[in-house]
Amino acid sequence: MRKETDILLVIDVQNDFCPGGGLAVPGGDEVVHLVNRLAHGFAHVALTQDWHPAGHSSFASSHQGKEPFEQIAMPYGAQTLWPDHCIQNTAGAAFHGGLDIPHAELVLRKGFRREVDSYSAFFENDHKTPTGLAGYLRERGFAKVTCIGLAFDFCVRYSAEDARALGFETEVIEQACRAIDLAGSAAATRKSFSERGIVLA
Ligand code: VGL
Ligand code: ZN
Repeated sequence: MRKETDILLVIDVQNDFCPGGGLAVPGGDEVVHLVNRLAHGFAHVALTQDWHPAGHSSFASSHQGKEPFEQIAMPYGAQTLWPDHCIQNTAGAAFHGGLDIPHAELVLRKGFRREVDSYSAFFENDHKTPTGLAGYLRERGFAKVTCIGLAFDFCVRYSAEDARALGFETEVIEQACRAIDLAGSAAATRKSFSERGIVLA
């Protein structure tokens, strides 16, 4: 069992990120068993849930003439456009049915503001608006955050980078992640982790 000051952050293991979903990550469903197994080795687990209103600004369908995976300039910087996914209260936004982590202590929803996307579990994509997770983890006395889930090169990446920047010891277990891999983003993620002192297990 991991220490009392360790928490596992299970990122976005939701139907829309699995094969057949709105923004399917290749092999996304393959992580579920390992995620469950790892979770049972942690006394403390938090889950994140991508949770967008219909018509969210990160959806290509919200921008005339734009296709998924194109980039646009938003007031807060470049934003990749996505197929519609994880719309609040839909089956696609639900956790994968095989996820079995009854002892998870927190479900943190993100991406619920129409005008800004949120990859990181800690900050919106403006890198300023907090989700409240840092305060929660500090108030609970956690020192180390282990990140797993979907997608390795987006929500897992930015959550781990922010955890590290906020001063938490940070680890990512890559076998329990799958990547979208747009334009080399998986390799860029590994490089970024090694530059920032994020342990890739
Ligand atoms: C994610 C793109 C858009 C993720 C969420 O969970 O990695 N990626 N929304
Ligand atoms: Zn999203």
